Amino acid sequence: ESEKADFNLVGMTCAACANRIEKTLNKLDGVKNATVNFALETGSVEYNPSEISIQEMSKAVEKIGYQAIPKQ
Ligand code: 9UX
Repeated sequence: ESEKADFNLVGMTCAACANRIEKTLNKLDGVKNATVNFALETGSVEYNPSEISIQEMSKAVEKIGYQAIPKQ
């Protein structure tokens, strides 16, 4: 099972920020692949919904100092 979640990311001020968020998301159990676009201020996550929720992903991003707002 695999779903895709898209986020608007608030608070990135340099390209390394994008890498930090990407690494943080990719380390989470249930995340298969996360990519962050610094210029567009967006992130896209392929994940297993039986292992992780969108809210848990947002929380993990908030913990390192950014805001991840799920797109609808
Ligand atoms: Mo450089 Mo981006 O310290 O926070 S990683 S501005």
